Amino acid sequence: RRLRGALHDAVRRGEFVLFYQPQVSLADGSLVGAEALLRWRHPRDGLLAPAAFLATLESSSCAAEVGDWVLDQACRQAVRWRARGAPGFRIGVNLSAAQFQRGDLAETVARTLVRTGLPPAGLELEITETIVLRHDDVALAPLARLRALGVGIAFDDYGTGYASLSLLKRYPLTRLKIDRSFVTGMTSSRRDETIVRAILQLGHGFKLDVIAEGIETEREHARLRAKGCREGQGFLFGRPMPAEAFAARYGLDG
Ligand code: G
Ligand code: G
Ligand code: NA
Ligand code: MN
Repeated sequence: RRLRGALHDAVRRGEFVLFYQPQVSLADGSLVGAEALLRWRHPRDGLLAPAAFLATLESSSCAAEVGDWVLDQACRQAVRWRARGAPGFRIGVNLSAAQFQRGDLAETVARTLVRTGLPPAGLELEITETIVLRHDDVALAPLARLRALGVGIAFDDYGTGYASLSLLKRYPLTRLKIDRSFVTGMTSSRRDETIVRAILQLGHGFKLDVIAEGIETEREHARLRAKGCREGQGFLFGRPMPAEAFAARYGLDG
């Protein structure tokens, strides 16, 4: 199809770019890290978010190649920002199914860390239930190896899946990311608030860090902090933005 061909051209022409969304401490608003989010600077249609192309990319032969590029770029950027004023800065990178299927995920990540000089603790890989369930046979071993190296493993969109609890038991996780639907609902719905509280308890019980996604209001921020949630991400703190804007905002220009 046409989109698929255009994606291959985009890789060759270097049209992909990473945006960065801040992750902050809910206690004092200080920066703890960022999630790297893929964008496509389309020559005709302008800046495209993953919704416009990720599904097609995932089913194309360049998916793993783009995944490698994302990982490399994100790690380089984290090294730069750690050297320029944010020493504990952590970068979150979304993994795709193709990266598991290729069978060399642990080696690729380990090599990228060595090449870029990012300490393992500065990297957090984000996995979703959809990916690990569909590739359960090949997902667990590389994640366990990476976890043993000290790389963080975050469970994205936590609470929205069918197997959220059993995966907690089997996967070597370090963090839960509370899905933004629960955060959005928690100030008006007792049910959402109860789910948020339960995820926090679950996280603490398993000695996992927890971050809330999609925080848009001070009210959500205050409620989460009161419940013992230590970190957050969302439009209240910052939208995904280009590296230059991120650096300017947090004084990381060197
Ligand atoms: O960027 P945006 O905020 O629109 O994110 C939309 C979705 O795209 C999210 O589910 C996110 O996990 C996914 N996504 C963003 N960047 C990447 C990436 O680099 N790789 C993969 N596999 N998914 C990504
Ligand atoms: O990986 P994940 O599916 O969680 O991707 C994050 C997505 O959520 C991106 O599309 C990002 O732009 C979006 N996002 C991040 N913060 C907020 C927020 O506060 N509100 C809303 N509506 N979307 C957000
Ligand atoms: Na994510
Ligand atoms: Mn998410």
